[in-house]
Amino acid sequence: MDHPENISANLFPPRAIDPELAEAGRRLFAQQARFVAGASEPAALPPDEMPEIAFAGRSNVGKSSLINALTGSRALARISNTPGRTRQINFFDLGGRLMLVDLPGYGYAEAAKSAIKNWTGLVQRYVQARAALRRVCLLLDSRHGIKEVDLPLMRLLDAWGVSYQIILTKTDRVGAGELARIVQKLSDELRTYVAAYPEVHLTSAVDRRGIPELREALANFALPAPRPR
Ligand SMILES: Nc1nc2c(ncn2[C@@H]2O[C@H](COP(=O)(O)OP(=O)(O)OP(=O)(O)O)[C@@H](O)[C@H]2O)c(=O)[nH]1
Ligand SMILES: [Mg+2]
Repeated sequence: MDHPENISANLFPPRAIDPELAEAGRRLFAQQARFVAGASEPAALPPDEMPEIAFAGRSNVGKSSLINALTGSRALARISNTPGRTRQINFFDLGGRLMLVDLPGYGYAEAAKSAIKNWTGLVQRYVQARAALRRVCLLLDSRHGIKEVDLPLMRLLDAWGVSYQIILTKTDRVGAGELARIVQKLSDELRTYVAAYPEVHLTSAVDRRGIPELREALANFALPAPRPR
């Protein structure tokens, strides 16, 4: 489907891009992101000093790749072919204005029971108690949409009233027709999840589809830029 130039087809439903917000997003993410901490237990979480956006989703869905694409860095968040690679909660500071949080993936079939218990405890504790958490970006593979393994987290976020945003990843792997069908179905399903934000972002870390739109959306949560002196 063709859209006028300022309407983004990387959002569903498609929406006009605000040039000012888009520029704010571009500037925010043009800053060098800095690794702050990796926490593998609740006691190791860094102090919550600025607004946070967490990236959650099944192992291998593309969380670390998306953080790298957003921040324009190749290796800030580690990327892996081995599912279950990111095992701790990693914090990345964007110019003291916004913290990006890479959560360990879930649903890795071969994970040990103790690792699953550890993940559940750590992530539950994080989403329930983190005052700075503004939004969870819940990543879903665009070929699959919502899977059984995503439901516990969605229910947890709904129960705790933590608002979350669906981000479809790897859209470069799906044809346009199939993608449109999946997105429509997903959008209908989302109505039953109370804390899910209705807009769906379509992204690819490979061809960078949807990255400017996501930067724009996330810039809304950032602390204001310091005034130039
Ligand atoms: N084609 C395609 N591949 C992608 C994309 N994003 C990530 N990948 C690939 O998917 C695999 C997993 O990516 P990661 O970013 O490590 O996934 P993750 O969600 O951080 O995984 P865990 O840390 O294990 O939870 C890697 O082989 C990536 O290269 C994308 O947009 N398109
Ligand atoms: Mg990862």
